[in-house]
Amino acid sequence: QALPAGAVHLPGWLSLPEQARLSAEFQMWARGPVPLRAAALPNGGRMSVRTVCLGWHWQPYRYTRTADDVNGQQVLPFPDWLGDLAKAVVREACGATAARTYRPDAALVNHYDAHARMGMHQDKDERTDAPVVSLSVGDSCVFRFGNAQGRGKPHTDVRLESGDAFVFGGPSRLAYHGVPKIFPGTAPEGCGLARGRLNITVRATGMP
Ligand code: MD5
Ligand code: FE
Repeated sequence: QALPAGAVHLPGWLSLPEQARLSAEFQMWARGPVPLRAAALPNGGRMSVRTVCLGWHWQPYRYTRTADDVNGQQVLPFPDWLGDLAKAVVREACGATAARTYRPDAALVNHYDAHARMGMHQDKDERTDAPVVSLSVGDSCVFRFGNAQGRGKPHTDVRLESGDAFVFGGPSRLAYHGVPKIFPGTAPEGCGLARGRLNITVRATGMP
């Protein structure tokens, strides 16, 4: 099924050792200084996904220097090696010219347990039009790609598996999207994640 313009799926982009490295780093990132947490929503609820941020703290729905909605600490720096990995994805998906000007400064690292979901939403807290790079490790999921007008149809369902990279650029950048289902027990042997699904989204926030 056709994806929206600017969306590129790179199945199997990460080797198993690269997936295992991301899983191991995640175990360290999750401890803090700002620990993995289910973000509190403005309506009083909580997300079912748990998130740890690198470079800039994200809270629904803005970036801040310190985690004032958690413990007031500064998040870990955005690692250069993760920026280089994302740049290689942009080079493959969008070409060398786009990759040269790509300067990511933050990652949102999401962990889904078997029952976690991400409702249909737009990512519009970044002040740049740089693409977003998504890396998946662990259990497979259904990723739902909608349109830029609203949460309803038409949408396209894509299965994302451990090791897949996805780039959201151009017109697809403002499309509604979500994760309606996780498939427990589908992680490949050797990906390093004991349970659930890990998704790392690398972003250029445009923050000063
Ligand atoms: C995930 N994460 O698999 C999903 C998919 C999120 C989020 O949606 O906001 O953390 S990565 C899909 C994505 C991310 C950023 C922008 C766009 C899609 N997009 O512009 O379509 O955990
Ligand atoms: Fe999103």
